[in-house]
Amino acid sequence: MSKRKKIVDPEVRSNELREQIRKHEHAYYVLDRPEVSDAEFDALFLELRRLEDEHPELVTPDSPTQRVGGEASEQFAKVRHRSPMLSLQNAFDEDEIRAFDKRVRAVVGDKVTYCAELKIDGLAISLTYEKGRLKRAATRGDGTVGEDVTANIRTIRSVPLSITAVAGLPDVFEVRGEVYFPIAAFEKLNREIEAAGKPRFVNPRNTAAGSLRQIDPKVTGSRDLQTFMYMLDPAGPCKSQWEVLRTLEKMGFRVNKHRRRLASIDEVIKYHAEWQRKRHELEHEIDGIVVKVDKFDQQLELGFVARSPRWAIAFKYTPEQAETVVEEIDCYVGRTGVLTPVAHVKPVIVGGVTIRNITMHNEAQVNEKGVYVGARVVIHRAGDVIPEIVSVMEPKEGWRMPAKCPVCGGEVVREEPYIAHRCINPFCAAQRLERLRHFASRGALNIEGLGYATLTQVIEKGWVEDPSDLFRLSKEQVMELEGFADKSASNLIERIAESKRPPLGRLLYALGIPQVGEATADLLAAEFGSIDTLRSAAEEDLVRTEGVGPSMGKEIEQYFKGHGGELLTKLLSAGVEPQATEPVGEGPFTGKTFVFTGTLETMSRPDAEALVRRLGGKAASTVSAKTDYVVAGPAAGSKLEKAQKLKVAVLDEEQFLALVTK
Ligand code: 3BD
Repeated sequence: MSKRKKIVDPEVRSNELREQIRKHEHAYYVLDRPEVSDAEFDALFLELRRLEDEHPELVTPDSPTQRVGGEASEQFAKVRHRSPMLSLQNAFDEDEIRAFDKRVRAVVGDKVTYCAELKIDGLAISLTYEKGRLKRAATRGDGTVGEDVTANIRTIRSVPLSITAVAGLPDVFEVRGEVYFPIAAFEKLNREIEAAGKPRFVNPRNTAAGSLRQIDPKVTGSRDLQTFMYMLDPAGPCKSQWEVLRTLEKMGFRVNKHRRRLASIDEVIKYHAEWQRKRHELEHEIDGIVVKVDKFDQQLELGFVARSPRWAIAFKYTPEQAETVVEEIDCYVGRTGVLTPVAHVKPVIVGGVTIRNITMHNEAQVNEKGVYVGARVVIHRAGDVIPEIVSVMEPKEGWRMPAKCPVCGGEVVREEPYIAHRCINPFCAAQRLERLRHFASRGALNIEGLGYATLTQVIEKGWVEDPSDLFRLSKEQVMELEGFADKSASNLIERIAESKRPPLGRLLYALGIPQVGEATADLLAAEFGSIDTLRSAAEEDLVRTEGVGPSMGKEIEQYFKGHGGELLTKLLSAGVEPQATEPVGEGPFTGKTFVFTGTLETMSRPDAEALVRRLGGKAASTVSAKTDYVVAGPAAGSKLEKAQKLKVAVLDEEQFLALVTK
């Protein structure tokens, strides 16, 4: 065999490289299934670029090297769409979607199937191909005239610059779809923006729009935009929307894979509900689903009203973000005197509920976000998530906590190193009310019917100062309160009496000892067995308990030496009899410590913790090296992170239940 160096024709080689790179771009950006490493890809790209540099005559307009090539244009030229880009009718609830189905059936009869697609929250675009090459990309504009954004769209790697011929398609055809900003890329961009000291982008949709309208395509190219296409015009050989999507996919476009062909409106409603639930699992935002009559001959029969096809409808989700104005910022005073800033906003509906108040953590957070009275803000609320301010239009610092408690006028101090400001008057009416409310709450003595309204009245009447006074209330007194009659007053008195024999752990939690939450209270109860041994325990004894460190140990000791001890004496003399906690059972969990985090689906957290104890284990509230298992439900936060850091075994609820039933 001759060892002669193989001579490669640059034209042949550059064509070969272009073909390979195109294939890899498609695998990576369209199919999300890379076939080679980034390094191998980069090597091919570099080789092609060198070849093209040496032989400029070989450069083709659809070469992968030419994505960022076009000149920066000062203005976007207006372009008239070949046929107008349509609008969609909207449905916001089940009745409206059923009405749509009825209208459809009235025209085409009962043999109808729907093509259901996710409604991507992006920007509609139109791509025109001529003889297989991308000729022009335009925004939707008003539907008739859009803007020429070809140079910018070319930088999006899931958009094919050229396409192999499809039988039945003319030389010129159009593909329409959506450009969007993937959430992860959006978050990354915002982290970079924040690091550079600039204000965050508000949401992925606006940022996608902004990125497409960049004068310099290099900026667009750096933004990791993505696409999903859903329309082909003319539709060539396709006879249905379903076939169009399949054909677009074969042509090399990125098409959303969650599309479904559904035979009834009930299934459409189910699909809508399913994706409402799962929308946060997606790498992009959706604002609903789009329902289309699948068969083109039926679409033709249905026709249009104005610019909206009668054969399609958007079945929307309620928005999870909205813009509003801060009208006032005041403070809420909690059980321990901590002042929490609350922004009162012009009411808006977000995530399906009306939002009026938004709680912030502390003064520092208000200023980090730049919130002030009069600020235009974007608020966010998803599912059962607490609403929060995500961004402020023109952020400004300078909001200050009041120097006096807004409730009692007492002094407000910030005790270093804590960030929080506190009202230090122990007789503050707000603190008293919150302490009483805490005492009666679910995880504490669980006195049903003893809410803020009732507590406020008994405090105002001067009948109740601390929790022990609750047990001295008479039925006659309760009947004097607003909202009570004979029967309801008896009920409340009975409930208060019933709460007199709480499990020790619950009483401990009810006392509101600083830092002691439900799980720690139960562990203390199990460790000490009776209130008498516990109240006289010193820090050294207390720290033997799982989850109790020196700082908490000191707090507990001090609590019982001070006001807490007095309160406890009063409670005991009012007839409260804490019940010793069942000693930790022997069982499969003996010697094992569990920490629960996030929400559980099949049981409450206290029930899960009780179950662990019955089986011999311990339930703690903080993750430490002593923790054996962390059981994490959805929305688990820092505890899960800590577990991962400490390499503690993490179970989901199902795995936990499997251990229990073993
Ligand atoms: C999507 C129209 C039809 C071709 C009219 C049926 C209104 C934005 O994922 N199908 C989709 C999506 C949008 C669509 C159609 N299918 N129209 C669709 C759509 N899967 N987002 N839209 N559009 C696109 C719009 N955009 C801005 C202002 C007013 N209307």
